[in-house]
Amino acid sequence: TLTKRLSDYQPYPFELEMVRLDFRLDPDATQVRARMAMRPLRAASALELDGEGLVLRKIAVDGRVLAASEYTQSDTGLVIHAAALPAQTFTLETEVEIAPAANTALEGLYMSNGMYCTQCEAEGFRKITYYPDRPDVMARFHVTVAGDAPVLLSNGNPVAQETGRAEWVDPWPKPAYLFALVAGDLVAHSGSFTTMSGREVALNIWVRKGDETRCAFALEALKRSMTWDEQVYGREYDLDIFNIVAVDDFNMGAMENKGLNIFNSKWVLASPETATDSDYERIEGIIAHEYFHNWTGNRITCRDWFQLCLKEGLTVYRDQSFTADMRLGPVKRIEDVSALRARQFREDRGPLSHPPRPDHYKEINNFYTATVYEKGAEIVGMLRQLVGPQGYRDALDLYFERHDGQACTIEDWLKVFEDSSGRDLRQFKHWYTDAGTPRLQVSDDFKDGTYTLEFTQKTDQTPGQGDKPARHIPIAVGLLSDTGADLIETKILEMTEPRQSFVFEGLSQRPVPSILRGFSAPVVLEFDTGHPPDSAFLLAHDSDPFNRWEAGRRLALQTVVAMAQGGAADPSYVAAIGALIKDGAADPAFCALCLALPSEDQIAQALHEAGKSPDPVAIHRAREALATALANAHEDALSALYDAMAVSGPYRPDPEPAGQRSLRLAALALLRRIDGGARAQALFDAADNMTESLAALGQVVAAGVGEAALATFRDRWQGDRLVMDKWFAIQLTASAPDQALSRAEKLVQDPLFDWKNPNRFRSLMSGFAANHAGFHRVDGAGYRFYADWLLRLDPLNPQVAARMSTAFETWARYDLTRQSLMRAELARIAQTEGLSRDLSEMSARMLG
Ligand code: BAL
Ligand code: ZN
Repeated sequence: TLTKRLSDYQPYPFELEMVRLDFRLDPDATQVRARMAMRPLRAASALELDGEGLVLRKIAVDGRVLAASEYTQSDTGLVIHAAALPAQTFTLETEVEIAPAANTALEGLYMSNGMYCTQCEAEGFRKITYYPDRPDVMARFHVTVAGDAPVLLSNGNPVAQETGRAEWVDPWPKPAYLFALVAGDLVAHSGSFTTMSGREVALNIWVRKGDETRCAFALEALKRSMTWDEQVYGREYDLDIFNIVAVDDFNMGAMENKGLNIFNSKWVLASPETATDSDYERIEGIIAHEYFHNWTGNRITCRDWFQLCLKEGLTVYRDQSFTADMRLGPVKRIEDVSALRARQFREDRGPLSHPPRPDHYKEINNFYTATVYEKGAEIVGMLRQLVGPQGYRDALDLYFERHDGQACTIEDWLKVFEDSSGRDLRQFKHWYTDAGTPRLQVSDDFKDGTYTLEFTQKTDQTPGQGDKPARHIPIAVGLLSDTGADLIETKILEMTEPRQSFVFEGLSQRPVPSILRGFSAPVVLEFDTGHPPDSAFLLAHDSDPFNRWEAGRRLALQTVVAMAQGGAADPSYVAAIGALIKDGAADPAFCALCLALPSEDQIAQALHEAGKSPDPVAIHRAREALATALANAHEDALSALYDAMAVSGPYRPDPEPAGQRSLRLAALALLRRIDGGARAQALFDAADNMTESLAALGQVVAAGVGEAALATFRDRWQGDRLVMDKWFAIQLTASAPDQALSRAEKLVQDPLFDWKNPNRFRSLMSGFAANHAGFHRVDGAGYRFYADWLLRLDPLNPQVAARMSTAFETWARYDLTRQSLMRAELARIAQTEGLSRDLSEMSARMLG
């Protein structure tokens, strides 16, 4: 397959002024008629259109049907020879036929539970009609939809609605990937929003009948997002109507199509009985994310797909800031950094490591990654630290003013910051172009009132990138006295050299450093062994909540890593957790995060980074033993906390009660190690909300006494797809490692295992892969089972199969036996005949 390269970029030689699309919907034979006003920008250019799986019925230029000799068709598109084209603006007309009911890849126009819907990003539009399917070709769309569904939706504003026919005009030029169409028997949960300039916007969340009672939270989250973007970024919505549709079969989380966001129903529908606290938080964040794309993605889009992080990194940064404002800021930061380490650091340490702006790919769907999204967001956060809050707002104002209506690059984005702040960001740009997580080593020295911090940075080689230049790293530092008081205000040190010292003068005592406050840069911080920080002291005293949590995490990792190699639990860690539990009630959500032990995958990563080969069984035992030691040491305090954190009154998903529940459930998880699951069983029997019900279910399964609860849960929820997804996942993540595979093998026989539904497939398979020691069974049976299912899914839905193949990205961490077993599965995948481009690229990259 062809590799696409950033360096090969060429502008499209035509301007597409306007496109009219007419759909005549039919599950097996939908007719799509397209009329495009094309203006040649360069003389005598052939006209290239993308198109896949289309049956061409007609092609005409200015009303003249083309002869077969005037164009060339292939599997990937159609080229109209230059000689067939007028020199001035002309109208190109095509008619094609497609079969949405046969579309299992869920890209382009497809059907889900009898409703029509689309997914066009990144390159799905070419499965709908012949078109220049590239983000730098922007056009105004006028769409007519004819079909027998009661609700017919597309982008923009409705201009005509009658039975069986609707017409939509989108006044804002957009690339094809933002096109959307939905048709079905839907009902709306509606509201309205008045924008800052006083315009009234109709808001609708469209769902299948029966689901309209579960939309209220999402609608309110949408209004909060609209207000926040006005207040914080000065951005107002720009159409008369904003529609969201919930779809059960969806490859991604959600999609920001102009004026018609399409969501995986998992990230819209919420009720206390069916959604957890973390679902509520995610729903709010994803609603915000897709809404924020209206300006960062839609009004200003990407020139090409190499620039994906231009819109995704920025929009993730915006949704993270929004959630931090709506909820508990420091808690949100800790959650985001935990997710970054679990997904992006893991990716960066393996064969799939790539720059936030890649410079080549075979299949762009494979680059919707934690690096593009979450590391992309970290880069925006670093820019904001370098120029300050006002400098950031000035830069964003200039970005919107200068680039509205354009398709842009990372260079355009950085130039805006350079022009508005006067700073030189050439070195900073390496964050976008270079792969790998820098390791930052720090040592310190104190003499005659002067304290010196010396940093060394190094970024390891990554696939295709050897030695890397030094990065421009903002390092937020605080200095604490021996009583824990801040000696200075947090200072941002700007590191630009491979090795660099920073001096603090006039100190009367050797300070305790608090380095990388707020996780000011996505790096791995390593301490020189001479003077490691006093983590227990920082856990008790640091005024920076992130670094307080980080100190606890460092202690937990150190002790569990030692235990996985035969050591015992560190008494100072156990004591520090005791102190934390005692005043845990003061800040429940934060305390809950401190009580959560690092995941087995994170422990494996830490061992690997320390040059050891991780033993999954030993890791599982060590983590259980540490949790048991904490529970034994603090049983009374944990038990009291468990009782004290019970929330009374009706369920509310707000941060305060959610924080209490999270602490209560963290205590429950520790106590489960010594009470045999008794408290969890009682909670499962009594819970009136999904947060507690699901957590309790996980704990009884982990305690080995969950069969009855699993059966009860299944009976109660078998008619609810979203809740049953949770049922499939939790019993695999929670079960004992030696039972995970047999459970998974049984679950794939369950009549409710509808494996063609991406949510269901992901629940079961990701649940299994998240059972670290179960997946990494030394006999390789876990790997084989997983690879078998990827190969089964690939012909139907390559995008999801490829995305899920990343379960194998960590092969190089493990012992030679596991390495060769994992590589053998990857090789078996790679050699499969007819493998998709998606999975073929992924398996080849992982094999290296
Ligand atoms: N653009 C794909 C889904 C999202 O990032 O919003
Ligand atoms: Zn996005």
